[in-house]
Amino acid sequence: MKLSDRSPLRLLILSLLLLSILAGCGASGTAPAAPSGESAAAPAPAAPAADAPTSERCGDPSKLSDVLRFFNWADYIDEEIFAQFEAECGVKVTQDIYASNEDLIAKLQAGNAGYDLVIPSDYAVQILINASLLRPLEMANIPNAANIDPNLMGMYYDPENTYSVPYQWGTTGIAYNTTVYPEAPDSWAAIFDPAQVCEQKGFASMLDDERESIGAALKFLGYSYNDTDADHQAQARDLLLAQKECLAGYNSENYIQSLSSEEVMIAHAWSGGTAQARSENENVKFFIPKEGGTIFMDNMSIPVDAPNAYTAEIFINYLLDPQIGAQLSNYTYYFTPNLAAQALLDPDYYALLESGGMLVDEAVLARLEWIKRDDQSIVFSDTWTAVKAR
Ligand code: N2P
Repeated sequence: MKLSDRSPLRLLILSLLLLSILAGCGASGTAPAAPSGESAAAPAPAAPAADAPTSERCGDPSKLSDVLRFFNWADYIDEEIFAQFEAECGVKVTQDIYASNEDLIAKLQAGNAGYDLVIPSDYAVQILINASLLRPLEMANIPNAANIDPNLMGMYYDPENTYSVPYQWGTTGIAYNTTVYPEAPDSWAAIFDPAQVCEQKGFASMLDDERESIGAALKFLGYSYNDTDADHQAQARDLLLAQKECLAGYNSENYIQSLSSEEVMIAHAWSGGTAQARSENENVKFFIPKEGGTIFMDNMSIPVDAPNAYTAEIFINYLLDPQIGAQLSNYTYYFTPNLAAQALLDPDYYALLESGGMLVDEAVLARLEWIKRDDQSIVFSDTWTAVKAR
């Protein structure tokens, strides 16, 4: 497997796939309502330390805050980037972690969270926009948005990119350890059939994520990830309850470490996180079950009450720099929407994804579904409460 054979081809395939993604995504969904409270407060001016070094990547230094508060998914950035941004621009980035879009939405709904930058997925952007919880981006402060693949701009949940720009994208499926599964599994049955999952009793985990976990159960049962039918939800609940007996737990924040340390041998997992585990332990592989998995686009957005919106825009622009964008995906192993960064990815980036089963080809793409929300989607929270309570 010579990289020279593969790399241009992979880039081509990915570009084609991104086109298909757009076609699939742009066709559906409704235009979100404009938030009523658009008059977000002007960014609080806060002078950086007088002797802080600044580069042309720092915008107007006199408008930068000392601190930027970032609310992000686990293992979703190379923290070295924080140190670089601080050295370059004099802004200290602090990071808190959330486990799911629902946790992020709840935190922002409660108000006064104090975060400057958040990473909601596609459907969560739509929920946050409809709830007037995001602030319009000042695109003049984000010129590196020009590096983003135009096919990934203007997605259904934010058609004008008024409130969000793409961060990373990936898929959800199953991670497994080849020493326990010498024959690669191909179905959600590996983790939902009680006989199969209980063979790994205490060594299996599911994402702690209502839309992902109930959705996966629905998919195994032959339904859509987005099915809100009461009977189908009840079937998914019962399947999850039966499975729960044999799980090590629900885990969205430490499953990478559990996979690489072999405390978990099969896990409902995200593609890039599984690839991070594989970079530590080559027994870890990934597949999208034959019944289907999810595809997601995670995005950079600024909460409507962010204390330091200007600094957040400068940091978004920094993350969209070609070099920094490549550094980001070389660490996360998720796919970058940044065309200028793609050419700068490590030589082993695609090799690891290909050997680990994380690449998205046409056949895989055809069985991926976007998580969507509508007025009935609240039922997922009720089902999840019933699953978690027992
Ligand atoms: C980061 C997981 C982000 C994927 N570890 C969920 N959209």
